[in-house]
Amino acid sequence: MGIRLINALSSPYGRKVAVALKEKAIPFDVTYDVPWGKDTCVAQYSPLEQLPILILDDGTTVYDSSFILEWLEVRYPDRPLISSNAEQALTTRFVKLLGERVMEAIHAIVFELQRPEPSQPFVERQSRKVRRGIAEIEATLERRQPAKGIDIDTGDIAVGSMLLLIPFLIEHGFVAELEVLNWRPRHPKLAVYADTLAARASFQETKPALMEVDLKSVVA
Ligand SMILES: N[C@@H](CCC(=O)N[C@@H](CS)C(=O)NCC(=O)O)C(=O)O
Repeated sequence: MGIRLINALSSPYGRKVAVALKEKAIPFDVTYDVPWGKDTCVAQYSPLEQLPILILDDGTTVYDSSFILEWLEVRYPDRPLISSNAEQALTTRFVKLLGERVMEAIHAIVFELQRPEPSQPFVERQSRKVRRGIAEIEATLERRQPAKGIDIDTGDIAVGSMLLLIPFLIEHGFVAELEVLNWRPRHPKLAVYADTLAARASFQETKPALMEVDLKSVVA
């Protein structure tokens, strides 16, 4: 049977894992789940009750997208997504961390805006993280040295999954058109970088799609 990925159609965290599996040419099956729905299976496989989750042939589970990406590098070292050069690997992990933390700040905004009376100071605080985090990503990418034999790394995958989710969230009304999310005019070079990632088969094949979930009831 091989690897099974528990994913959600719109999950940027799950997308990271699916992109990494595709970039490494590792075959996998996907089961889509709605982690907040009453029929979710996530609690059965992860104490954190979150997806993405990998389920292996022997029933072992691997979860949290950040850890899964590290796990894949150890178990499937072919087609590396992290350089064997320690300095370059540190930069990759730093970019990955920024992509992940900014994604979390965006999600915090999405959920806060579902509340009957969203806290403006909270939204502003998260918005600062998004604004400064994206600027830091661009600055870090500018100074990074190309790694031999690696044309996409786990940092790119985390950042791409985050940046490329933003238009989906706006289009489907999950966030108002907040100024902070209109990052392209502020970072034209990052926009070119995001478009290059978006054009890769791994990203094309994992575009976010709507799933039935009532986020208002999640925060109620
Ligand atoms: N840090 C986790 C975050 C995953 C996450 O937030 N997943 C969402 C779906 S996009 C989820 O399962 N949420 C349910 C919950 O947190 O209870 C990761 O990177 O895997």
